[in-house]
Amino acid sequence: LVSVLLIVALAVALFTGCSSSTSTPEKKAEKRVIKVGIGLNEQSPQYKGLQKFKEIVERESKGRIEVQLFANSQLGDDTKMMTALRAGTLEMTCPSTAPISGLDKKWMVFDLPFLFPNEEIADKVLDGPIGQKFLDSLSQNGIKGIAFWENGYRQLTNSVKEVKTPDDVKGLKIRTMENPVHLAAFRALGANPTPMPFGELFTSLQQRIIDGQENPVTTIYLQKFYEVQKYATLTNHFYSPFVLMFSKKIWDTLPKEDQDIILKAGKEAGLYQRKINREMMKESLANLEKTGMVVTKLTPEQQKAFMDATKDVATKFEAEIGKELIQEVKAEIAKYAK
Ligand code: KDG
Repeated sequence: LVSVLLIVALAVALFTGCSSSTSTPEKKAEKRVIKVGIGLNEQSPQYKGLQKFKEIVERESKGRIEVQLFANSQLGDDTKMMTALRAGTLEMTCPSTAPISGLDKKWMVFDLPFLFPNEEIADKVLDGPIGQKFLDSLSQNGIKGIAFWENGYRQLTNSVKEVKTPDDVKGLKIRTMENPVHLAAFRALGANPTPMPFGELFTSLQQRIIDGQENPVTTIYLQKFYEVQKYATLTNHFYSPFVLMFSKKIWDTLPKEDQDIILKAGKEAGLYQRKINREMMKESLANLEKTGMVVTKLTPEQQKAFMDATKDVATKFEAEIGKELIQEVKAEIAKYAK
C-alpha cells in the first residue's frame, strides 16, 4: 500500500509540476479593459445600446478587449467623466451635447430649442458631414468622438400644476442640464432654472428643492420621476443628442485594428440604440399614463406658443456659437425637411 501511495504521490507531483512548467513561459496576451460610465440606469435604452456595443467589441476582438459598463453616475456626473476622459483615467462616456458646451461653446447649437423637426432629420444631419465635423473637433479637447446616439426629445414635468401654455411655466423652479442655452430658454419662459447634475435630480425633486425637471419620457418613466412629479407636458423642446466618446489620450495608444473595431461597434450599436430608444419611448409614454401622472399632449398651436416664447434664444447665442454655424445647421435641416 505504501508503494502504491508513493507512486500516486509521484504521479501527482509530476503532473502538476509539468503543467505549471508549460504554462509559465508564454504569458497570455493581456486583456484590454474599456470602462464606460453613464448617468442613466441599467434599464435605459442608453445602457442597452452599450450592452450591444460591448457584445460587438468583445466578439470582434475575440475577447482581447473587455468592455465594462457603469450606470447610475457611479463614475461621476457627465462633466466629471469628460474630465476623466481628457486626463486619460477613463476610456468612455456618453453625455448629451448639453454639458459638452462647457468644453466648446459651438456645441450649444444642438441644444437650441425646437431645432430638429423630427428624429429622422436629426439622424441625417448628425450622421452627415456636419455631425462628423463636430465629432472630429472634440480632439482639440482631448476627446475622440465616436458617434451620435439618441437621448430623445425632452419633456417638462413638475409637481405644482398642469402646464399647457408658456404662462403656466412662470415661476416654476426647474432643474436643467448644465448648459447656457437651456437656462436661457427656461428664463424666456419665465421659469426659475437651476442647473444640476443628473445624479442629484431625483432627491432634489423628492425633497421639493425644485418643482420640476425636463427629460425624455423614457427617463421620466424608468428613473421613476413619476413618483415625485404629478404633471408632464409633451413639449419636445430640446433634442440634445447623446455623443459616444473615447479618451483621446488612451485612443492614441491603441493599435489601428482596435480603433477600427471600437469605431465600427460604436456606430453600429448607435443605430440599434436609436431604434430601441424610439420603441421604448412609445412604451414609456403608455406606462407613464398608467402610473396616474397627468400627461398633457399639446396641440400644434399650443406647441407653437412655446416655440414663439423661445424664438429669440438662438439669436442671443449667435456670437458664442457662430452665426454662420447656426445658419449652416439650419440650412442642412431645411434641406432634409423638404
Ligand atoms: O447618461 C447620460 C446622463 O448622464 C444624462 O445625459 C441624462 O439627459 C440627461 C440629464 O438630464 O442629465
